[in-house]
Amino acid sequence: MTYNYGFTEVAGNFQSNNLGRGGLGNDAVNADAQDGGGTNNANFSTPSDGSSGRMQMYLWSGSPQKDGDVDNGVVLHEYTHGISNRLTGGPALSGCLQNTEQMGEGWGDYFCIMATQDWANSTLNDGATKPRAIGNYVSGQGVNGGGIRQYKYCTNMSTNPLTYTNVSTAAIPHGIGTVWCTILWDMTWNIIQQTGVINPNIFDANAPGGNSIALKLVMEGMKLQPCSPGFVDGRDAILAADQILYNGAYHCAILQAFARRGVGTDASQGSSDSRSDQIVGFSTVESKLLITQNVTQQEENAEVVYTNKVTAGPCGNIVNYLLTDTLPSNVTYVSGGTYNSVSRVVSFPVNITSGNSQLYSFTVRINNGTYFPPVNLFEDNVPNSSISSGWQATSTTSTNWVSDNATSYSPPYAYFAGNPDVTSDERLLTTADIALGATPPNLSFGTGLFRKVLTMAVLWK
Ligand SMILES: [Ca+2]
Ligand SMILES: [Ca+2]
Ligand SMILES: [Ca+2]
Ligand SMILES: [Zn+2]
Repeated sequence: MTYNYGFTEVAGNFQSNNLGRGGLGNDAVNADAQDGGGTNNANFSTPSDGSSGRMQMYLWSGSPQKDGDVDNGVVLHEYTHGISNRLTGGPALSGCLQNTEQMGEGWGDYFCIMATQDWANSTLNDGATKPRAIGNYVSGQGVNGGGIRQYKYCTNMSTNPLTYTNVSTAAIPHGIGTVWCTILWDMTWNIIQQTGVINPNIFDANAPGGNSIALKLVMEGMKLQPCSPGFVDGRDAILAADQILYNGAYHCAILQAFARRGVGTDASQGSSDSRSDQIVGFSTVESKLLITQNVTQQEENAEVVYTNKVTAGPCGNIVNYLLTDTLPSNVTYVSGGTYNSVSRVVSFPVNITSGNSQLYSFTVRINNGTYFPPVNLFEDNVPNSSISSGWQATSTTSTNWVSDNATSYSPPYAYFAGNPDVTSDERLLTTADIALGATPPNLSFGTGLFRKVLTMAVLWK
């Protein structure tokens, strides 16, 4: 069964002769029945592809004593450890399910109840009305007993109320796995209800039915998820598997199952090595925001219209969201939305039904001085007989600039460079800052009568 759902030679299955189909062979499982190494348990060790797995089945105490070897649920649970360890992080990496939040026990239980469910006699609502337990035989219970997990697997939240919240206090690893299997079981029935079809023979992977679709998604998800996954990694891998295998046909059925148990789009797993740092979230909203503006560039004192296009994803309505945009200080609000002049926030209430889009526009004006600071006009009327402090006069000879009242553009004084006897480099350097605006400023000199040509250099700071 597992081969037909994707646990093939290339995927790293346990097989003596791979018949040239890729992967590494000579690694059939060594199964130890009635192993004396322990009681009331079982285990499976998974070296990397090419080395045999080892399953150890123990006897269970009770009267009469039970043998785990004849509880097909226990055998399949253990074998699934081999599958999940091989698939996660690829067949060559064997240590990818050792982190605290990993879901290995959940896949074990899931394969167990998937393979032992009486699908031929199941109806579309059995997920809610017929809870499933595991470990009943070895624990001396009948088929309708409670099994060995905290809750039976059931889509009815009052029968099995587990959510991602419980992971922070659940037993490691089995309690965490129970939450994971609870979600996968919900997901399976969601897909069954979407398709309206149950594959009566789950061993026939090619027959139609929501149950076999779900099992393929779970198998493919294990291949896609990263080494040391947490719940959000596992969810995203199954959603990715759905894109690959079914072009996203079951996206909402998957997402709604995860969201109802707290692994929604607003959930965060934190570290996959911590079981207590996650943020639980129940949302199925997958919103997208695209911001555009009506011009690619704009001048000062002109307007720009910004448009936010919000799209609600296919699985959930956006209800009572608030879209906000804080205006920078170099624009002035003009129109659109609701503007708070104190916080400078433009806001829009957002309510959009799933799969639809809505536009939210607002207009601002670009303030003067945004691109170029205001121009400081620089003017020196030369008011007295000394050179103003804003200037520094230098000369290579004894002849230098002076403030003189013989001739002036605007009386009484003007700066004057006397007629030197020898070649002289005389400079008036300003130490004042002169801002260069959008249009470079003109620097004007009123010139007097020069008997010689002087070279005047204006050096900008
Ligand atoms: Ca192999
Ligand atoms: Ca692996
Ligand atoms: Ca975590
Ligand atoms: Zn286990």
